[in-house]
Amino acid sequence: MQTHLQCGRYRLRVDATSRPLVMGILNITPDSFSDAGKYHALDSAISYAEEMIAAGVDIIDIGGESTRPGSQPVSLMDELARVMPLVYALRDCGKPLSIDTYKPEVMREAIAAGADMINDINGFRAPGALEAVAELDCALCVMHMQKDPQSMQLKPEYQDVVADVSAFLSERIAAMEQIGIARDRICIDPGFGFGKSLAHNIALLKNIEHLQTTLDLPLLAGLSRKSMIGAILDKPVAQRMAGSLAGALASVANGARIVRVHDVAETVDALTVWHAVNQ
Ligand code: 9MG
Repeated sequence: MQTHLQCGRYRLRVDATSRPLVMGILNITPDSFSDAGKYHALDSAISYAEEMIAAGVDIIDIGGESTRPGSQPVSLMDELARVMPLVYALRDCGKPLSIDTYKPEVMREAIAAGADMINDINGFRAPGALEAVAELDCALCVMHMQKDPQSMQLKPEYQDVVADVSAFLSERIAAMEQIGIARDRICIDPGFGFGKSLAHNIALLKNIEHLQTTLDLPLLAGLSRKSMIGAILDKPVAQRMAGSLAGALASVANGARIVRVHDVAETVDALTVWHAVNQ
């Protein structure tokens, strides 16, 4: 597998010689900084990013649209209005900025303004998405999702979840290569919780090594505070941190090289210890 992910201005190590990377979640949706009120939400988001940096975050993932099951899409204008001020404010923070979006227009504007990575839960399937990123200087996270956030958890069905997700990712990687995207810009993601039952998620978690070796690209795992952690523990979102840390450790033990998390400081500590004993 490749040793590095070419991430815009940054070249990130993704092999086993370094600690798995921690991608910190920075959502700027109306509910994320609601305590701060509309005019202080940006300041609060910037302070939160600074806390993540102090805690050792490797990539900051900025999202302007909620992707939780049942969530509704936002307009292009609203998404740009939420995301772009953060890109301008954080582009010189010393860490790569990832943009969680499936809209080609947001991809173009954010990368032109200084972001380094596009994280697309839709696997770059929107018309024009692949063409947009092909000509940009940025890393790409291609994720599997069955259906869309409005309907994905209604009745997820697979013949064989590991084979189906692998086939989907393989087809997307081929489409990316076909349009001229270099492999060292790509990481893959099975999309935990995106159109999957608990059994599907566990099968994928157990088969991370298989997915990664078959597709031969670094794998990103996002389990943080998700309903699969809640279902295993029977706990609400506010009580899922320890379970999320266990999920992050399980995913890196099975081969994931990047984890997408809310609790950056705790995850960095956990992965630093894990790496020290697994080098
Ligand atoms: C935006 N988003 C929410 N969950 C995610 C996950 O598991 N992976 C990626 N790449 N993005 C996610």
